[in-house]
Amino acid sequence: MMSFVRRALPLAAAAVLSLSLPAYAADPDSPQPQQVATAQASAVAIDNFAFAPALMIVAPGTKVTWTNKDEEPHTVTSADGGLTFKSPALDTDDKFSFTFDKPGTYKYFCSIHPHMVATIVVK
Ligand SMILES: [Cu+2]
Repeated sequence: MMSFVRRALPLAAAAVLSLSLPAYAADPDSPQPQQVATAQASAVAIDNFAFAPALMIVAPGTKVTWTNKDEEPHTVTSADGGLTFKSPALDTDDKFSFTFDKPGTYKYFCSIHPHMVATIVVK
């Protein structure tokens, strides 16, 4: 029981932090606006506990592929609780793809590390 509490507390603190601060401002390493990718870039790297690019704009019908470059497992989970897309836990060099057919703003996160958030805009 005590070991569970000790393990859960840092996660809870991280969750509170991510709720109380704008995600992009909280991390000085977050990509700046000029690094926003355009339609040709349909690949997202998961590296150093972050999605890169954190904001990507693609045309409808674009297939986006995520690759986990970390030694830690990560997931790609849509912010609607995984209803739109949801990867299994990706190990190192594992890939997950989703084709964005409908215009819209798709926020997603890593369900293992919920402070890892990013957005795909389809237009
Ligand atoms: Cu993760």
